[in-house]
Amino acid sequence: MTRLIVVSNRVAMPRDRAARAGGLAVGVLSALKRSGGMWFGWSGETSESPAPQPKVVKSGGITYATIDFTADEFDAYYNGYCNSTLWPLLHYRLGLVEHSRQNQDAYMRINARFADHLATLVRPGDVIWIHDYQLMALPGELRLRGLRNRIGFFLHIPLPGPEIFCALPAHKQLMGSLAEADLVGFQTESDLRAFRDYALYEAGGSQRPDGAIEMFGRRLRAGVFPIGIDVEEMKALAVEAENDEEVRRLADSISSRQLIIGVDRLDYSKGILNRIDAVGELLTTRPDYRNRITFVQIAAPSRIDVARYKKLRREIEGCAGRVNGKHAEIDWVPIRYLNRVFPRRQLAGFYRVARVGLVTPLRDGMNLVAKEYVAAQNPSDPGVLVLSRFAGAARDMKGAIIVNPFDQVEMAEALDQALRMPLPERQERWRKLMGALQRNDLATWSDSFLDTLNTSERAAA
Ligand code: GDG
Repeated sequence: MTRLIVVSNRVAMPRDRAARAGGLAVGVLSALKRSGGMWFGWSGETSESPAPQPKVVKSGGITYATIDFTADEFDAYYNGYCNSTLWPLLHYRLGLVEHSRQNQDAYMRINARFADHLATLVRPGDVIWIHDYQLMALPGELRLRGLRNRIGFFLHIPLPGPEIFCALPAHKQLMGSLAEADLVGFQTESDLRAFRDYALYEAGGSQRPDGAIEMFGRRLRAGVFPIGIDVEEMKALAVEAENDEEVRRLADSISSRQLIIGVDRLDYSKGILNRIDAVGELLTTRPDYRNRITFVQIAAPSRIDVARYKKLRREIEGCAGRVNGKHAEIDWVPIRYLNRVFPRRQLAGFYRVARVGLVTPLRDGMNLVAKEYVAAQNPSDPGVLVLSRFAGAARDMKGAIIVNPFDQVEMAEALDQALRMPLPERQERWRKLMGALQRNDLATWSDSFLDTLNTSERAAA
């Protein structure tokens, strides 16, 4: 059996996994476990003199190989290029993009360093699966070092069309690097279309009748592989969590009110401000909901050294404070805002207690919270998912109430519809949603990506 090497910016080591929030860690573990492979990436540590060799640890049948960065490198590559340039750009937020040549150089250097280390670990026949926007320059760097292994690249976040992507000064370098992969995977058709449009209209490439894309003198496959979740795990966690102390505290404190829940990394792509405003709109236009609903927003701290994220945190505090100040009563507040990380099991329990899951990103590659919320419901009394049309998840979650997160009035109406929805309709929608989750779960995602990679034709154009 061929060995799988997963490469991602951050390696979630077994010991700190429970405490970390993030979609990727949840996504790749099962694939690695099944193939007894290696996970390579950054350790999560900075040091003034990083070791010249990766640190290698084996645990539970998986080999973890990690490297450190210096604090300055981390700042320029991760806080700078990854999260102040690429993240806003790929989420269609040109106005938030900050760009500097120094940060771009740091990104290219770190990607080259990943390639240097990987080249010493890779054996012929290994299959390499690279994850996400932090490592877009890596396929090209690996080929420069003579590696001929199969390389797959999966982008977890959206890809905008060339009209936006080409604002990035290094667009050609990054797309040229992706073209060196054998398979490039995306969350949705829209992301794939953006990639194809780049190949056809920007790079002067072409698409072959079998769907393969040719650009920059290379031929590669590109496809849609929407990520799913481990449905059974989430179901089991949610049932178990019914006895959890914190979950009980939440349920008791809600008493006969209806709970609306939002769970996100604290990130401007998630639409948390719009969501809080929508709750305010609901209470303004339908005051009979006063004292009858509670909105719990969990916002896990994320990228706390990036200026825009600090600003967002203050904005959310201001916004939640305003809505509470306006609508609270002496014995009730509409919004409970929690700026911290909860254990996964408790989250599962919170989802189950909530009548409405409010997932309203302004743009999101997929959004696993939407899927987790559905999987955690009690089949005999399920809650309702209100979901942004701009989450990749909206494509195959037709049982949700789909909203435009830029339209407060529509969101308030959707909340009203969800809160009033009769049990038979809730059950019917939930069954539809669960069916879709089960048909396309986490194992389906990694299996179909890896099967396609393993059978892709390997030839330069
Ligand atoms: C990227 C893409 C894509 C959140 N708060 C806590 C916590 N979480 C967990 C959730 C969920 C994960 O973090 C977040 O995943 P999302 O998919 O919602 O979003 P991103 O982190 O932005 O992930 C996204 C994903 O990659 C996978 O491809 O879906 O579009 O942006 O699992 O449950 N986990 C814990 N405590 C928290 O407080 N334990």
